[in-house]
Amino acid sequence: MSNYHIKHLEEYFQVYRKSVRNPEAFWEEIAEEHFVWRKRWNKVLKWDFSKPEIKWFNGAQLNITENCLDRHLHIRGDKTAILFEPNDPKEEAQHITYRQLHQRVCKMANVLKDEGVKKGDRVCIYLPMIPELAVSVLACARIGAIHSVVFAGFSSTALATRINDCDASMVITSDGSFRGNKTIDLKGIVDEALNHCQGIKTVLVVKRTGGKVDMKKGRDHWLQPLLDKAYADYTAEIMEAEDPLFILYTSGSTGKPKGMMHTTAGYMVYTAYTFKNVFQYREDDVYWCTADIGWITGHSYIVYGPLANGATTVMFEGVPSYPDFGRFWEVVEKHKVTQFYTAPTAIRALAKENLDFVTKHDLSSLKVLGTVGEPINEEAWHWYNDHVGEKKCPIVDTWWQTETGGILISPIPFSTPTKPTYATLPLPGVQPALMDENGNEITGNQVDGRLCIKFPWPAIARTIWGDHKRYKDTYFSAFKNMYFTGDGALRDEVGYYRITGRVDDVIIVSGHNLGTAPIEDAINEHPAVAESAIVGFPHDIKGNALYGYIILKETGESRDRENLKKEINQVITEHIGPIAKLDKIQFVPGLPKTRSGKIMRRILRKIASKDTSNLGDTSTLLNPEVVQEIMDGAL
Ligand code: 6R9
Repeated sequence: MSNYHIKHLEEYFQVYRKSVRNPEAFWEEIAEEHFVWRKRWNKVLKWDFSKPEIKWFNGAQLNITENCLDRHLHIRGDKTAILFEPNDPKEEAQHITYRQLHQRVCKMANVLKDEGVKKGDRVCIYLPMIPELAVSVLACARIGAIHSVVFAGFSSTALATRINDCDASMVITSDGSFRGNKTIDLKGIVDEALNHCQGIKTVLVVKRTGGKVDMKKGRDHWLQPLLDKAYADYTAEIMEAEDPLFILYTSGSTGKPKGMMHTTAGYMVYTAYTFKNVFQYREDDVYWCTADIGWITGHSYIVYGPLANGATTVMFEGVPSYPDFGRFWEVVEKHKVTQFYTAPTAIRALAKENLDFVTKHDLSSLKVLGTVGEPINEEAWHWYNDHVGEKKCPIVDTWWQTETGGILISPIPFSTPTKPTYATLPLPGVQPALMDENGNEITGNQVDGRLCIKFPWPAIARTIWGDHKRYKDTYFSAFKNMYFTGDGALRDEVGYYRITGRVDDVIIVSGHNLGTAPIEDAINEHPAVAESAIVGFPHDIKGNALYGYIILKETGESRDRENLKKEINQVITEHIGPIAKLDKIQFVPGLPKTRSGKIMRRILRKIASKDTSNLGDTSTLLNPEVVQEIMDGAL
């Protein structure tokens, strides 16, 4: 029996039991059989959640790009590695073979090296979904530099914060990006950000839109002329198993974004293994994940997981609504996509449109459908199943996080019977636990609690860049000897998990994690604002939208409310990005606070979602009278 490719339910249970009985032997066998190493590990796993310290395959040496590129050259060098589908359907798709990708990555690695980037340096990548994004990521890994990809929808302030936090020395960007019928001036955003970053020595600029840009002498260089001169081979840097591979920022409930740091060997083994199983990947498949590489889903399941398996991975530059709402299905038909992986928010948006957009396309190539990012509601699940999968494609509802590096709970297609809204069962090697508020594990089925993981899996983030204490406090302090996910979950009568949503102050809007604190901080920058509180409320398409309760300063009281709302959203756009704009803004005389000064968001959430029949215990409030006033003015 092969651990590596599970094919039926009984096999899943066997493999799962084995993985829990002896996790080290389980992962060792996979690491041995399916990857190339420069040196073997001394110890498969060393861990201590109380520090926390986690080391997988310690002592091993490797380069992840040899596993994603070099080893495929002699068996599938002419196979398409990246299939690039541009924003404009009239622009031709590009089929980049493994051999070509290897050359492009090597050239880019030489450029980075020539520009002074060394092993361990941080390189910030702020690019649209074009092949250079994947090439830059892999080139960093080739030379041992740590990539920090920042989603190219973030504002200059958000970009600057991320550049400074990890002290990056280089930014790779483009003149601009195409998104639907819009063109965005990315280089302008970078220039603005760099007014606040001292550490950046070099900016490499990809030409994509041909828009006008300012090039700062000595700092900014067009990339193409440098690539043209670069040598097309580069001996991969030998990395230790636990050397950092990348930093990726995710929002916390408080304070600045957390730079989750992932390391090399465990991340590689885990993303490759889960990709193969969760998508039941086969050699001739054409796999498409619609995420952006600016998020963890893109890192693990557009770049590393698929390429480590020698797969063809589609990179899509555009948006689902351009040139019309049939674009996803047009691309599936055109490239005969076999696995399609997207977010519930996209499904809900498309389900609202005319069904003709779907039915006019031939979707018969599809075998497996996936979702990620937030709970999928039943209606969206059925629409996806009935109209996209035509009831013959299992839907893998994959639950995981930036912190987990790879999928932890998900059905395995053709093995695990699916159930709408359930992520179902833990993958091999994953040991979930539900905890009550007193810190005790809740055993048995038909229970709910806070979702924790008891045992390390290879792709768990090792720290928060520059702040190990925060890593410990956030994930390993709520429950002793457990990784706390921040999510609530229930376990049904057969042991299937359903993720019910965040139990902290993170709100997921259109699949993007937004912390309430940074948004409130941004709003409070507005001169007329005294204080604010943000909560999520259910939204048909976005899953959740943002509702802001805002207390104005006296000076703001006389101002035009509609103008103020616009200005507040403008401030948010500047500080964080348009994804964090508020759908509703209510000006309030006060906020419900506990005696210790904590805003009782539970009450605000209920008011925002128009569910005020039972507000629960308000006796601990300092100012209970304000609740009625807020309810009277609710939107
Ligand atoms: C991969 C990714 C993580 C948070 C996570 C949870 C939510 C993700 C989910 C899901 C229900 C799923 N989440 N997948 N909730 N069902 N299948 O999205 O990472 O951006 O860090 O978000 O997203 O709340 O804690 P990230």
